[in-house]
Amino acid sequence: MKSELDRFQQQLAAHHLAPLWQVLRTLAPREPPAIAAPALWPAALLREQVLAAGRLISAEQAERRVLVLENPALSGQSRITPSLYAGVQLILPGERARSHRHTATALRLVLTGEGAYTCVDGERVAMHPGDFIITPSWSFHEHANEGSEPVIWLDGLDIPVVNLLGAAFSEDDAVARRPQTRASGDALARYGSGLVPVEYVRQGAACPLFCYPYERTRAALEQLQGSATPDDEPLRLMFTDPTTGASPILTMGAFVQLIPAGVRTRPYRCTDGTVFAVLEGAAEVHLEHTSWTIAPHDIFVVPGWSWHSFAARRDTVLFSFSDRPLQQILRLWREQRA
Ligand code: GTQ
Repeated sequence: MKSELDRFQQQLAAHHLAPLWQVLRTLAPREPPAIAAPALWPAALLREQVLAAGRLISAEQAERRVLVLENPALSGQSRITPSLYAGVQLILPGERARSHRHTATALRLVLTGEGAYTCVDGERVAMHPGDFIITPSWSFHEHANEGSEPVIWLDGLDIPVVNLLGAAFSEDDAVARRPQTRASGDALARYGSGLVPVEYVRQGAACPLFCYPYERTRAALEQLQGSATPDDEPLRLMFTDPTTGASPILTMGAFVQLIPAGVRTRPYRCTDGTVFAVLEGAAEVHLEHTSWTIAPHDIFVVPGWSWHSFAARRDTVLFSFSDRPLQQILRLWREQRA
């Protein structure tokens, strides 16, 4: 026997109305539900699959030859977390990925290979393993490999955020190759040493520094390891815009951490689901329902608000990125340490 309330609720849908009382706890959960799943892509698998793509489709045909890292709980959505896109890009010797731009911001973390460069708004930067490189929103960029070996990197983009907001635009450049308007290394020379030219005035919205060479990142981690106190655990650093001290990207934060051999980090969780790339070492990752052994160039994702800890067998260096700065601007970000 249907109650009057049941009958009332059923007819609401015809008017494109719905009773909040049936969905309130879903809309405003007591704490963040698990939307994404933890997942690990071993380095050997990624390399094998992306090189197979390299035999079947050219960078020119593909525009960007990328295998998208799809969260197993979000398949078909090109998302590694609810708010982030990640992919593994391959560029073979002699190839070029033509100049284009989009409103989504990209970050790159070079995994393997030497000899490629990316050109961002007329400035070329050589790509070396471990380098962290930014392609700001709406800046023309192209990639090319002038070396003799395949070059593979991790792409991270804020595509799901930009698309959610209905602000996705893109265009091809009129030319496949943008003329170099600034000398290679210009941004690093001006902004890369904790110094800024006295006459500096911000032009546009983007961070003026867009390449963070691994050589310098590694040196910073080593110095930190030398001067760290037990309170410093974990030895995690955030890439910053030298002109503001804040994240160089508003939507995405990028981090690098060193976990010394023998150290087991305290279980930790934060509301930003995080994508990790292993740069060096050997470690175990302990999650709520699973554990992994990780090695260089493995990529893995830890969903938001899920407990995780690391146990390093050797000195381990992890790069990571997440939507933390966006959550912090919105005053939503939370973390917890066991
Ligand atoms: O390199 O420009 O993984 O436009 C996805 C979209 C890479 C790129 C991606 C892109 C790019």
